Amino acid sequence: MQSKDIADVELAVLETSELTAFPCSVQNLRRTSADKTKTPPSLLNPKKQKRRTKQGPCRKLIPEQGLITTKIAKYWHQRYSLFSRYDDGIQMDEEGWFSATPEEIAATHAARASSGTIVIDCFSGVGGNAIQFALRGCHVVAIDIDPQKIGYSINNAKIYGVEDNIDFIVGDFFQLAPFLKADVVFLSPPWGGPSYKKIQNFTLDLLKPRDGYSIFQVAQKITPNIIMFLPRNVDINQVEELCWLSSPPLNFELSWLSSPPLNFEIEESHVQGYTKGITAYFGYTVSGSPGLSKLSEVVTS
Ligand code: MGP
Ligand code: SAH
Repeated sequence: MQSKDIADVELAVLETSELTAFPCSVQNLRRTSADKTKTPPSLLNPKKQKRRTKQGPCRKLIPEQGLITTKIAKYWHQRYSLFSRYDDGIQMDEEGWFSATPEEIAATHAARASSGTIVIDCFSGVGGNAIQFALRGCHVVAIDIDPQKIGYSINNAKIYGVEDNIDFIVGDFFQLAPFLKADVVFLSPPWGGPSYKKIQNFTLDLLKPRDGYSIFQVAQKITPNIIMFLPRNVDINQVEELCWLSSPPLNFELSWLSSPPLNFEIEESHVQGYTKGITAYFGYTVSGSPGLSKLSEVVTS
């Protein structure tokens, strides 16, 4: 059977807990398929089936992923826009599925950094952005607090042949920040899950694990050249206000570049005409800036 056919079959599932382990092994998949063929008697009773569907999340069967919630199935249908090389063995967990930056957008972000510069991806997830910065020729420091995400990110970077251009770090960005130096800082923090879009005006205090102002100020201590990927319903006025925040960089040579207001630019980030998020660029990442290689020259001269 074609993978899509299988995925389109909705399964009523007995357990109510969310799935945690992705991807499932082939063995798991076989077991699941067998379960499906041998329909439990309770599922033959339509009343019970209806109640179960209400209680627990529906799941879909996907060959390389096993059973996944219908919430995630929506992102699976977009898998090639997340990673064009998905079929080569890309790995993700649930949060990875709904948070990975679509490849086309990540490449647009990466285009703002020059080859040879150092980029820190502070909330790197399964590597959507880190890989594109590395493909651009940047040296990337990819940080994530979740060791499993870093594991997936290493696997995914290998598929794109860029693992040697990325230093992978399991850690808390806020603890590591005082020790980091870079030309560009990239921020795509958690937005609180897919329910972010139920909010009409997404204010920066809703970002996780700290509010957007605090995240930005911690990043500013590293460099004023910041790229931030935010929800499409974000409060744009608040995003603009970020350029007035003052948090001098620890690197004294960069202080003259960091006095407010920072240069800034805001763009809608699209995939095939659909807005997926808002990207805010600050400092030398703003288009029309002299360019980051020039910045390095200025700082070192
Ligand atoms: P979406 O709005 O959940 O999906 O996420 P979609 O397909 O636009 O939904 P629609 O049905 O409303 O059209 C869109 C994109 O936002 C994802 O592909 C991710 O790149 C990004 N994204 C979503 N979430 C919940 C997060 C998050 O928590 N953190 C980060 N960094 N990015 C996210
Ligand atoms: N841009 C990424 C998705 C990032 S999702 C991609 O394309 O794949 C946000 C990530 O932030 C999650 O993976 C989460 O584990 C991580 N995170 C949350 N708190 C963190 C912290 N304090 N330090 C570093 N990473 C953190």
